[in-house]
Amino acid sequence: MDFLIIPEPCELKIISPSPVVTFSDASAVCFAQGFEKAFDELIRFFENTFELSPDGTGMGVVCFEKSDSIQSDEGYVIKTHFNTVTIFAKGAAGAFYGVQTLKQLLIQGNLSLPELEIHDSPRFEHRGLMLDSARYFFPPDDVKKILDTMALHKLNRFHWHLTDDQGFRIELYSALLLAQIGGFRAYTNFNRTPHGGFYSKKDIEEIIQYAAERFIKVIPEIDSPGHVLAAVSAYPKLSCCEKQLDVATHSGVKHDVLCVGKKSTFDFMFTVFDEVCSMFPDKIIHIGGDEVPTVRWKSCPDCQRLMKEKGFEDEDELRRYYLEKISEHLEKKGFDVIMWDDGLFESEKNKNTIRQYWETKPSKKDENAKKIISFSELFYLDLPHGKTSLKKCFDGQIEPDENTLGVEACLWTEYVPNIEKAGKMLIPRLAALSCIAWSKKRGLGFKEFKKNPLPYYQSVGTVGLSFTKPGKATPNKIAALCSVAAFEKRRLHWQGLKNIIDDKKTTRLLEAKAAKQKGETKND
Ligand code: TNX
Repeated sequence: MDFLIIPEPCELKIISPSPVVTFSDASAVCFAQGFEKAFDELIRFFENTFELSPDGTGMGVVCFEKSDSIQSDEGYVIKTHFNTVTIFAKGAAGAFYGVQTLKQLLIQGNLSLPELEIHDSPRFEHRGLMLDSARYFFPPDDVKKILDTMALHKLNRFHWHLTDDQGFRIELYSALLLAQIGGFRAYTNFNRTPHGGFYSKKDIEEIIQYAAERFIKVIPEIDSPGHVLAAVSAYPKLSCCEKQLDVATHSGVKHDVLCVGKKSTFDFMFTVFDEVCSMFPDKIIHIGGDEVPTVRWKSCPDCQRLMKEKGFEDEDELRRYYLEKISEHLEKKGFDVIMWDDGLFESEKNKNTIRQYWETKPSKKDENAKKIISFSELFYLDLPHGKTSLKKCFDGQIEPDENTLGVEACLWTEYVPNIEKAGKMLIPRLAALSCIAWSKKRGLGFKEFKKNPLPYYQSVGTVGLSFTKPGKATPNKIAALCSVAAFEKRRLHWQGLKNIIDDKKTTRLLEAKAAKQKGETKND
């Protein structure tokens, strides 16, 4: 039989088609020192998917064997012989990925396998998925489902977007109101019911542990100096106007960003970042830096004073100044720092910052910076299937260079209110993106996948996420147009008009503050 393994392995050879090994309750999984996580994953699979608890009294054996002839720590070899499957790996992660492949083989072979040989190792070291838990709160059990889905696709970096205008979702003892106030909004894009929630220290610890058992590193993102309305609603002094504002109820880029002109903002943010760093042991952090409107800074006396002091020509330099200071602080603590590409700037101080490209394809001038590729047209799985179809994902081409750490799919959740919708956006497009992330050989195309997608759906079915059928994931022209129109329509909202009015009021407020600081009044 033909097997469909996703992401596609480097080499899969069926040596002879008749079954040589079959598993049952009487089979055995041999424990091997150093490969405990792979062992646990396989036992879980037998129990949960086939209700088997192999007791070792009969036929069918899985063995793990350490092999130093495999080059990559994440690589593995699977060989089946009479009565035995052996997974060879150099490192623990490789054995785990071997199990992920074996799970797919066993589902498709209904617990019987022919004589075969698989050699496999990944294309990129960074194979990410971003979940936006800020726009909507995903309870810890749902996050675990996402992690299981990642493991199945051999993805190894969970980028966790924890803060935004619509929610601040991480409990921090140094600033409790961030989550207690910033974690709740009055209503949402969809309806007028309140929405909220945040992750306690214990939740975060458990999720990191769950991820580590699946060889996934967790990268928290604390987005600033833009996308901070939730934080500002809890601590108004963080903004230029210092007005009491509400957590954003709707999507869209907000104008009330951090006031970079006040030293107190830096003190606050350093404390926040210090506490976040103390919670995430993988030592990688994302600092956002995307979509920072400068309108407040233009009329803020504190920001203008700082600009003058530093001799900055425009407000963009303020953003650069802020992001440089934050990255410097985090790098000193031994963290790898990632930032969105629109926060980019060329700077000696920031040569180590990893850039995540979402707007543009990396350009020549960024040749020496480490990069992660996420350009939206291909990797943004919040976009409707009419815009980014399954076919487009399978055909997706990237042009990596020696500084490309890898790729990352992003699930923004302005319009993804729960795990059901999340599943529909991710599955099956994640199949195609995992092939870009993992497969050195990009043989599997849309046509081939479409011929028989069932095995893939069966294996993701073990996690229990919802999904989109392949036909719907690659809509025809009319259906595509409708899905894009529905998506765009949701973005239009009276809130846009309200923002313009609010802007005028806030500008006036800041001007008055500036005048007061100069010792004048408007009436003079
Ligand atoms: C842009 S990409 C954003 C997000 C939105 C997303 C919607 C990036 C760094 N910022 O805030 O959720 O577009 O697709």
